[in-house]
Amino acid sequence: MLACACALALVLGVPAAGAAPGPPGPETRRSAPIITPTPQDLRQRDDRATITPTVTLVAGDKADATALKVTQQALLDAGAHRVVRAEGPVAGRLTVYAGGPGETPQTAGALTALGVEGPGQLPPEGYVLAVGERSIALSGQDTAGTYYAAQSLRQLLPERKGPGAKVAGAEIRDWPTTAVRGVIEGFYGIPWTHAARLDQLDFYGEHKMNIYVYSPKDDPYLRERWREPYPAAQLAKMKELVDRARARHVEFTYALSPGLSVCYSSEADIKALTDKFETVWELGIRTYAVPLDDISYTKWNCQADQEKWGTGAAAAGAAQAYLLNRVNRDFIATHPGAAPLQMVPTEYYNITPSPYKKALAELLDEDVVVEWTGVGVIAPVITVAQAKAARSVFAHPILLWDNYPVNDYVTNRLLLGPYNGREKGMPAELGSGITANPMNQAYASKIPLITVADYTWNDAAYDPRTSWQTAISLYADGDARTEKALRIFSDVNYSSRINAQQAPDLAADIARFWESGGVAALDRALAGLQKSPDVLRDRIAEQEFVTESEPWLDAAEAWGVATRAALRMVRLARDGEGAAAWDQRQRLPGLVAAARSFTYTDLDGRKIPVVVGEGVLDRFTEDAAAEHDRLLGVTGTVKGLTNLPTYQGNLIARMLDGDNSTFFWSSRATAAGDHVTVDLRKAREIGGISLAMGKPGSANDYMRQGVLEYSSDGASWEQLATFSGKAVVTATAPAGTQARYVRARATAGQTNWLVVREFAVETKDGSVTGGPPAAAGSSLRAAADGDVTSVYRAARAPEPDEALLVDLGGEREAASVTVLQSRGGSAQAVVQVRGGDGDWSTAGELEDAYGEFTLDGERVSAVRLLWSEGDGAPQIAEVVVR
Ligand code: LOG
Repeated sequence: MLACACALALVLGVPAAGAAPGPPGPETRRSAPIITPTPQDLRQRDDRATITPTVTLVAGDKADATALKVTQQALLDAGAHRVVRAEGPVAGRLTVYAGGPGETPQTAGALTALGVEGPGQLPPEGYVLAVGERSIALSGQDTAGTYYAAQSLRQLLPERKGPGAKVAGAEIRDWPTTAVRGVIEGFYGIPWTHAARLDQLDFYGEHKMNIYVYSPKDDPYLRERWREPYPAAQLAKMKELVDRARARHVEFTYALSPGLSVCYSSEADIKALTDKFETVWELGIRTYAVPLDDISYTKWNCQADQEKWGTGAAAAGAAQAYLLNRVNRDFIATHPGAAPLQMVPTEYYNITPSPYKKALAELLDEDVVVEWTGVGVIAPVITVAQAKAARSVFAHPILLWDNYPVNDYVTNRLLLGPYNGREKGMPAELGSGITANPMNQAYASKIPLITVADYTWNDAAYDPRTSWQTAISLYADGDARTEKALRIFSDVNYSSRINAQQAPDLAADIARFWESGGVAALDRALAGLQKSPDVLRDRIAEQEFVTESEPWLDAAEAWGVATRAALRMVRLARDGEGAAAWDQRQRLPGLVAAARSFTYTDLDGRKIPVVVGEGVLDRFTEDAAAEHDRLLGVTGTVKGLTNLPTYQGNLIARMLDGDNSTFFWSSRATAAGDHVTVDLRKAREIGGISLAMGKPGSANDYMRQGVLEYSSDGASWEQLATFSGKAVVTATAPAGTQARYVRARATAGQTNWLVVREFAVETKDGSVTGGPPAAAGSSLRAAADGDVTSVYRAARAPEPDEALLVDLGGEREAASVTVLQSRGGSAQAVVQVRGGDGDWSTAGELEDAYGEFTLDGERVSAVRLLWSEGDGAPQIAEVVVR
């Protein structure tokens, strides 16, 4: 038997030779079929089928109705004019046998004729699909299997306008390696719409997922007001979902979360629970769950529980087991056809033995399924060993509640990367299966969910990158331009706790650019980013994707604009187009701000600024600015550094933005050795230092014990001060202290995270004197501080004979002097330099935003700008001597 992936490649490699002549399909149509989830076993045959104008469909009375519909539609889409039911083959027509042994007895003979073994030995939901010269046979182990065979056939057949298509012969034997595979709508925030849910159920069927758990945290009737009966209209909608799910072989699971207010020992509460289950039993629901996650288990909701079970986590485990067992016995056991009850324990996020888990393991009825999220609420990896440990510590079958691609804890993000970090062989250890918790965005969730479906069906063959590419192709529905745009957009929304790298494709393009140039190649990639949102808006089949992703689409487009501007700036600067590069440089902050301006409105109406490509796109604009600095000959903006991980968007740069209401925030507790550092970019004389930590609402998030240190090389450090127990720390460096780096380093561990609002370091090097005086909030020094983003803004227009004097603090050989005016300023000045002899000579006249004056290696000790009158208040970003 061939390994599956290469067998698939063989089938795909067969060209559709001899296809009916006629207009070629649109060039954007997908040329090769993709079957996903990846079949367990797929082989090419030497023969091939032809789609005849009329196709005969042989199917028994018990054949799965949805499987027949899917089969029929697939044949019509492949170019058949008609699909006609008959008892047996009709000469000259392709015959399709649909149904396993219990559905369509004739299929067995057809399989024998094709030389293919039936599905008898396959696991539940397994199927055989054979495509031969005159017939196609679909035979499921059960009706779900036949339905899945039909889904594979749908993916195998081409799309044609008329009959005649040739279909490469193939034989698929396929089955799931995970019994329970699907989705739990288990997130906080805006629940999915009814339409989105119906659409999802269709989607699950298409991807061979067989469970949907209805558990949106913010549906009041599920959690907050769990005792209250549903309004009739809502029940009617649920019935529609249940019917849709059944038709798609998806188990609709109803979850009720009473934990916020339940009294475990109360007969009335047990009755309220089972009554609510009863009302939805009538809708056809057969699978139930009682999630007890995200509640307190150290505080009872009633005195009676305290009396019955005492206190502590073990008592909570016993109380929960009691409630679950009552539901299991009073409801599940008395309702024939009900599936095993599912529950989420309050300790769902680890495998550490505990009194709570022990009580639950011992007391909970053994047929109750326990949900578990892996080690960590959002588990970066889930291993075979962890799954085994979960099985053993909970001593019940485990249904993995996998918190991917859920984004309710990062509502500023879309998580579009593949399912990843789940070890092969892990599902087999669980005992039940896997449900993925998706994003608030139902349609965008499909990209990662296609990969989840792939893994859960066939984890042995799973490759995250391949599956992701497949997911994108499928979601683009055969349109090549959509596919390309979707790949670019998904790339910049790729990272998460399970996919460490952000924008892997674009990051590689950027890395290549920095290594070896190639402006055109990178500009093409960034133009692709800029244009991809419009392509998606115009062409994607599911417009709901566009609606729900709108702020991220807007942001991607704006980042495309900003990064292209940054690239252009680098190119201009490298080409010696100093003035144009400077102009471009000054546009950058506004473009970056625009890219950061789009918001997602959450359930509470809060507007959350969204991010795309964070750490890659923003970083590129910063690196481009640094490159421009280097080419200009300036040191650049003072920078923040830390070894600590960042909590959400609270970047280290925020401790240097001069804004006391923004802050750096670590995403873990500070340990001894952790630091926050100010990099002044070159050794300078430093003065006063002030470190403001903590913030309203997180007053204790400050470094409890630490030292303030400085260094000129970042390797050897001198101590300035020690501090402890204070959120605001100040110190003054002794006169003449030279340092490039100043840091606060923790000397002890603590439990709190770290917030740094501002870390201010006064610098005293270089002197700028003269006038006009600086406006409030600005300084003369800003004209020669090595940072082109800080601007000397004069308070008024120059007076007669006024000049700005930049002393270089020593004499040096200089090739040129460059004066950068900020966009708002248009002052004119005579630029003079002071030579070795102490005499001033004129280098040139500053007339524009950018003035570059050649000096021919003269020795220079100062520069002065002799202002012309009447041109408004000067604004000088930098005077640079090279
Ligand atoms: C919730 C879940 C939420 C997820 C991610 C479980 C069992 N419960 O920390 O509703 O979507 O984290 O934020 C959870 O995971 N609790």
